[in-house]
Formats: sequence, C-alpha cells, structure tokens
Amino acid sequence: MKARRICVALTGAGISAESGLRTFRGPDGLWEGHRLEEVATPEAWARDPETVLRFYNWRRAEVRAAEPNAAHRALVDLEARYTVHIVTQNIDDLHERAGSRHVLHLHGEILKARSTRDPALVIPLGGRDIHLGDRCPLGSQLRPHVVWFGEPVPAMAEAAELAAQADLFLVIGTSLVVYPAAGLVDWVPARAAKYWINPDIPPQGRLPGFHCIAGPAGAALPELVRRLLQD
Ligand code: BJW
Repeated sequence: MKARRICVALTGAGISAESGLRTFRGPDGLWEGHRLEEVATPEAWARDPETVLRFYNWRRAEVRAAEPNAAHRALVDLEARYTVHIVTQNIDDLHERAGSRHVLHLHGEILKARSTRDPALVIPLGGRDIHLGDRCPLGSQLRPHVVWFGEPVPAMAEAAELAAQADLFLVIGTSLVVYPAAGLVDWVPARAAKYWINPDIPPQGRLPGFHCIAGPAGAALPELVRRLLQD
C-alpha cells in the first residue's frame, strides 16, 4: 500500500485572527499600551510577575471565548488525503478544538501552567487562571506554559524533523519574524509543494519556491484545500 503523503502546516497568529484573537504585530497588537516584549520576557516576569499574569489571564479568557474558524477546519478536512502535522506558534487550542489530530505547540499552551522550579512539571489549568501565590506541588510559583523571548524552544527539533519529511508544506498567518520558528522553512525538502497564505505578502515574496496566496486564511485555505483534495 502507498504511504500517505505528509502535510506540515506552520501556523501563526493570523490563522486565529478571524476567530477574534489579535495578532502580535498588527496595528492593534498592543495590550494596555505595553509592547509584547514588555510582557513576554523572563525579565518582565522577574520585574513584575503580577502584570505578566494579568496579561495572560486576559489572553486566556479571550481564547476560551473564541471558536475555531474555517481555516482551522480546512486543515482537519485535509486529513482525508494527508497525514497533517500542525506546527503552531499559537498558544491557543483552536486547532485541537477544530479536530486536528497532530498539533505541536512551538511556543507553549496558554491553558496550561508550569512550575518555575521544574519546567517539566506542566499542569492543565481547566477553567482556572494563575495568580501570585498559586504554587506547583514542589512549592514554587506557577507561571504560564509559554515560551518567552530569550527562552529556548524545546519542540523545535521535533518540528524540524517533521518539516524535513513534508510532501506539502503550508505557511499560514505568520509574519515569519520570530526565530527559530521562521527558520523551519529551510528544513523543507525542495521536492515538496509549498504555499504561503497571508493577506500581506510582501510584493517581492520572501520565500523561494513558495506559491504565495494573498488573502485571509478563512477564505484562502478552504479554497486551497478543496483544490488539493481534488488533484
Ligand atoms: C493573517 C490574517 C488572516 C493577519 N489570515 N494571515 C535580537 C534580539 C533579541 C532576540 C533575538 C534577536 N534576534 C533573534 C532573536 C531571538 C528571538 C527572535 O526571534 N526575536 C525576533 C523578534 C527578532 N527568538 C527567541 O527569543 C526564541 N528563543 C530563542 O531564540 O532561544 C534561543 C535559546 C537557546 C538556548 C537557550 C536559551 C535561548 C523564543 C521566541 C518566543 C516567541 N514567543 C512569542 C510569545 C509566546 C507567548 C504568547 O503568545 O504570549 O510567540 S512572541 C510572538 O511572536 C508569539 C508568536 O508565536 C510569535 C510569532 O508571531 P506570529 O504568529 O508570526 O504573529 P504576527 O503578529 O507577527 O504575524 C501575524 C501575521 O498574520 C501577519 O503577517 C498578518 O499579515 C497575518 N494575518 N490576519 C492569514 N486573516
């Protein structure tokens, strides 16, 4: 029997924009006047953990209120023909809630907390938030299970291995400015079919060998998936 073909989709904040979740670098990519770098760093956590927790508690409420959109669902439809591995930079759970079976979170998951003493101690939050004084079983403060600037990206090795196996590689809704995630495109084999969906693709295009589709993921991705399922 022929092996199923492998699709790897690298997704970013833009795929969740039509679910009402803000992107980072858009015109309203600010939170209470803070730049992302002011609240998503280990330095911010050391300086003012209460503000950082408040930022993530607010974001968590937004995620809980959001619903997957047509782009998340199109990636589920693609599983009819491909083994689809989603490598997401997003910390929301919209791919999982849409029904995608293989989701790798490069930058963590907002619905989980982790110990500040043992990073392997990760705790699902259920319906809860995190507050100062909330402790892990080892007795240390809980923090959001996310990857801040300057922190290592532990899932990167697995993501690179997946990208190297891709027959079809999709880049959806990311500005590709944050590394090492943006470097994933360099692992994709030359033989793979490659598409980049984003309403603001620079006119010259930045990714050699990629078919650029300039449009919102909620419209462009279902259309692309329809074509891929017909081929
Ligand atoms: C649509 C759409 C629609 C709109 N449809 N599209 C110089 C100085 C300091 C650091 C560095 C430096 N150079 C490199 C670095 C490293 C740094 C980095 O890359 N910085 C750059 C900003 C310069 N990287 C790191 O620090 C990483 N770690 C690291 O390198 O570790 C090394 C190490 C090794 C060993 C020991 C120690 C260290 C970690 C990066 C972590 C990133 N974390 C964040 C926050 C996560 C938690 C949270 O969510 O709060 O991840 S930052 C933020 O950016 C978030 C995102 O996942 C990430 C990427 O953003 P994304 O998804 O691309 O969003 P946007 O807003 O940028 O783009 C959205 C796109 O959607 C736009 O293009 C729109 O057009 C489009 N769009 N509507 C489709 N409807």
